[in-house]
Amino acid sequence: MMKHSIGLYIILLFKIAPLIAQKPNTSDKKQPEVKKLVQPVFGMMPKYPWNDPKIKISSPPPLTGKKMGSVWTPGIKPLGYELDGKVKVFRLIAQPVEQIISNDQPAEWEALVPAKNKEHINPMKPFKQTLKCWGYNGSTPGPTLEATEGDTVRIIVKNELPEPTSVHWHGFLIPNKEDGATPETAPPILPGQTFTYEFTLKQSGTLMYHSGFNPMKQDDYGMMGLFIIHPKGGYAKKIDKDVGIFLQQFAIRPGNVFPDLTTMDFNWFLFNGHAAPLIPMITVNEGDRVRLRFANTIMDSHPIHLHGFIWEQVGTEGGPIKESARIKGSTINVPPGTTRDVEFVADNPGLWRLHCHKLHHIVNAHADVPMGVMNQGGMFTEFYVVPKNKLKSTTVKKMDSTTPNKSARILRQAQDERSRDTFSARPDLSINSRLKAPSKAAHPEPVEGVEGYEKTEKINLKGKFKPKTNSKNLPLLPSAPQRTNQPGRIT
Ligand SMILES: [Cu+2]
Repeated sequence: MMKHSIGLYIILLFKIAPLIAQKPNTSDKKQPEVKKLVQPVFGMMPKYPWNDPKIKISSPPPLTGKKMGSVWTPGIKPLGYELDGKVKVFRLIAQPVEQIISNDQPAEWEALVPAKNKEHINPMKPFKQTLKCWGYNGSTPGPTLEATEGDTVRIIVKNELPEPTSVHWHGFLIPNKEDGATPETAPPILPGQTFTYEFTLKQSGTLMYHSGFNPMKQDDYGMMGLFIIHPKGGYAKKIDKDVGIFLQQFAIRPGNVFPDLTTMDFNWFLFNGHAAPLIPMITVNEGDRVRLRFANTIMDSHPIHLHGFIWEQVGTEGGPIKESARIKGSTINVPPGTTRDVEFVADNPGLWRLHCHKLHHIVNAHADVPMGVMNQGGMFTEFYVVPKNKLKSTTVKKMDSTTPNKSARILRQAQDERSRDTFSARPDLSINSRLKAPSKAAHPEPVEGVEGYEKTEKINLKGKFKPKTNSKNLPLLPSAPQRTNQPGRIT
């Protein structure tokens, strides 16, 4: 009985009381007990200013969108570098970011699902969610930086946040003074200031950068990105499709756009700053050697699973794993503070699920879950292997979508355009995708010996790649199962 009372008390406190407390025109007199219970809880929640109105939020640096490496980070713009002699110079701006993380449109891959398979299924509708967070160069995660073992890199970091920051180079074998752990190794970068890191890369692997100052808050607020260091001698086996995925999670309460940084009760789970249905589909060609790189900096581990394949774990943030020590699997757990690289040959055509296997992480905003047929949300996308015999006639235009932030005006404009998008005319998936490509600045040639993902992936659907199209127009997948008494078929 006692247990029941406590349970009811908790339900009242967390589910009902906040609603009553937020109800307009509710006077203290009418709800004295509830107010007493709720106020201390909300009273403890500190206010975090998202921006400083006195600090102008810059547009992304000129080489934003310039593809110079080989790794595709779906949903995030690439970042090129300038050369100062032999030094590769990258520019990062730590700044407030406004980003659409989910929308109410069908997922990209849904156009490939035969209509017959969807008969009798009436899932809940997805909904649009905007996140106001912090990141680099207009997005969370920030851009993926790419260089080669042996390179000297210079990263110029400008701080446009309303508080000090620094950048920690996670897993890097660099001098102590470049570590970005503030205050131990360097002073903070104050709002408005610029700080330059410079070091030589003595290793290879999938590494990360994230805030090194006030990290519990700043990392939780979205400040992170990938830093890929390619091995000096190239890869033992040529990688055809190299994909980077940053795993992220936020606690966003219903009706809010700011993450709640005071809780571990996360309810939004993202690949590269987007939740399903907005995560781009990962499209490869049958026979491609694929490397997937997963990165995680905060709080929870994510066991990422791919249908249809057995992969080998080929690397961590510590670098490549020698062949005799590689572990096989179809799920890879990515604990906080680590990266995990897996590699396999995409020899099994079709549409395959790629998702976190913590099932609370494949829905959005747990709040509206009446346990009906839930639409796919969270860390969920499809890995599409285009069959060899379809490669010539049908292919899918790759979505090297972008994210960045900027003003509310641009956000609204992008939203308006987005609502008119069809899949066939959909180069980008998120806000600010229409920011003008900067880049009159001089730039060096792409990293030698590393083939760009974009170049290798031009698939043309000839305008047939539209949502909710009858499956007859989409010859990409085998047709829906016939309702016969064949084994494994619905009868
Ligand atoms: Cu997860």
